[in-house]
Amino acid sequence: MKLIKFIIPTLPLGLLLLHQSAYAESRLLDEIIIRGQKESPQEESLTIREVRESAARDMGESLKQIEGISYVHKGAIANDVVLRGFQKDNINVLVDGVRLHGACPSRMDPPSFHYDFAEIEQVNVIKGPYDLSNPGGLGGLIDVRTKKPGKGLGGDINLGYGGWNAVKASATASYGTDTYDGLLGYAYKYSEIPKSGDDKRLTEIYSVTSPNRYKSNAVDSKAYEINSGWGKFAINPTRNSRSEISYAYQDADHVLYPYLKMDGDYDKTHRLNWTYRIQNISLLMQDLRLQVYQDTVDHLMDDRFRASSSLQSAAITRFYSMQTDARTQVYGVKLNATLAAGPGALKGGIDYYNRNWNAVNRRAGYQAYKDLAMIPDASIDNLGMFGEYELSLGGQLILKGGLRGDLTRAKANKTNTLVTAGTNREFAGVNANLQLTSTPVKGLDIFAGIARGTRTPDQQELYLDVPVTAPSVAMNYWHGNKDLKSTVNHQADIGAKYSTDRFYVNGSIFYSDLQDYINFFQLSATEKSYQNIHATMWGGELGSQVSLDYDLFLRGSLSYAEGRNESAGSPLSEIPPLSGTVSIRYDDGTFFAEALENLARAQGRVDPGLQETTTAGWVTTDIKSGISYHGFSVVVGINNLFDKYYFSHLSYARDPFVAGPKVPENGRNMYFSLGYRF
Ligand SMILES: [Cu+2]
Repeated sequence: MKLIKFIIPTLPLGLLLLHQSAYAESRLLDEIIIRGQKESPQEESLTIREVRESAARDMGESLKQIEGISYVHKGAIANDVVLRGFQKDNINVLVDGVRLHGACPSRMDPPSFHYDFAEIEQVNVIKGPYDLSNPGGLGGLIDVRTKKPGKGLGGDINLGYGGWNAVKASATASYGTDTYDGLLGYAYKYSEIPKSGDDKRLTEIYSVTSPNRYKSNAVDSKAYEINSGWGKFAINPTRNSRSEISYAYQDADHVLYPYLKMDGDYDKTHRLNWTYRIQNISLLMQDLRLQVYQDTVDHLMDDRFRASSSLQSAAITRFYSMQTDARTQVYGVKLNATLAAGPGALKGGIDYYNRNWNAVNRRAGYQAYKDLAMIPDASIDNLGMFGEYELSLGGQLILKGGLRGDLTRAKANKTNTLVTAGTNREFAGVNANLQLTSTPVKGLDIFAGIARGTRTPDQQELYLDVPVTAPSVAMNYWHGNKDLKSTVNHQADIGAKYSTDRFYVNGSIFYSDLQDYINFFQLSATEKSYQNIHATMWGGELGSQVSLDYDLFLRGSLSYAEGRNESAGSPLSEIPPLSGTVSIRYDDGTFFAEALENLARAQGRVDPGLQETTTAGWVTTDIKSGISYHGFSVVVGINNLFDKYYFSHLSYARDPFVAGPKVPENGRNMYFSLGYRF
């Protein structure tokens, strides 16, 4: 890519056009080659091109383009990623290997919400518990890679505008030499409240008598406003070593969540990451990497925009009737090494992290705004070690296997009605896997894997406490379970991929047996909590991308997951239905036009224990077109072309108040984006 940038200015104009065209067309072919030949059948990726061309408002939403990924829809933004039906702490969502957790107990700010598109180069996904270099992640890993500055002066500017006055603007600038490089970026995102296919705003889903309805002055207020800034600076002390430090700050203001009973007043996120890496130290020591990171999120939510904040009640004396002030911090250290050992490569490491979580809830009805330790300043300490060995058995067969051990301690530092300060639990977990990739004929890769993955319960599942409002009011009491055990997943995967330079087809299936799966459930008529159950999950994905004659590209995907609560003999809650996409694209390298059909089947498998309801199937159409020329790109698109009024299955809260209305998906919306990269 860099090479082409330097060649172009020396070419005559005609050649330049030709070259640019061939370059851009080969970009799509490159993606096909990478997906077809460089990735194992259980891996997926998303490029920044695909992110930029979409109308997605954040990373969580743009990830739905990947087979096996869907999301929880809470409002205009901050969508929470679901991988093969696994969500929350069952999957690891990392940025440059850094562990980041949201502060909100209702997941208003999932990890993927806390960084901007403009920071990102690529997203890699490993389906199943095959990553041993991080603790947890029994359902898989989503690892976001941020941009690295190139040589010389570089940068990009992106301006996006779309339905409901959605603005996405960002700029980055970078400069690099052989000995040092740096990067600075800034992004701004804003939107008014989207309307669904029935021409109503997402804030109008509540009945006129619901205490959770939006006040008239908030119904058409902004949906969110987010400013992000980041920087990265690196020095290369020697030709084979690099020290890189990066810092990012994000300020999200006034984020509305029609899915929940409260809205976000602010999220303030700091992310700091330092890595030091030496490669090719000796014939034995190929790679050594040290990483130290720290991140914090401050989150405040309340019901100031809802009728509940000013209902006739002597108890309500503030501008809210309920508020949660939450803060989380994660810091960690990782040391990883790759050694040439015998005929293969040995990768190993030791890592530690500490995650602290504190959420204070204040409610009018609960002892007159007394501070309640909803999440009682609780910490998770985790120390782990892993080793994995990769052995090539004669070119057609690659065997990879490894082992990881973790010691974890969870401790509550405050007292609530569930636990007393000082309460702690200790856990020990072992993860392991064996993976075999074989290439019996050129172009065909077959993958088979067995794995064991574990994850410990988090602070919320162990120690959360939301007592009844008042003794006379029948209301859900939502609390943790301090006796929860770690979940252990035993999983088997089989995948096959066939690829040439012009197409690939990739299919994979998995089966998971989950001992002590942490399940949210109805404990009594007024009480919800968490329990360990025996669960199983299975499913699979099918994906294909084909380059045809006349610059046409065809792409299709299909994803399915099914979960079963074996202890109760019922379906698991919050599992997305069968879904797929099919698209056709004309792309001659300069100009493209694409039509995409999104399809989801009805979901009838629901958890009766949480009074889940079924969701109808739907089909929507998206179209887009664009031009890219000499670093400039323009994209215009319309999503949900036929203005369909529909719901995704993960569109209402089971957690903790089941009576909430469903949040419909956005109606027809147009978007426009302009980019310049140099
Ligand atoms: Cu919140």
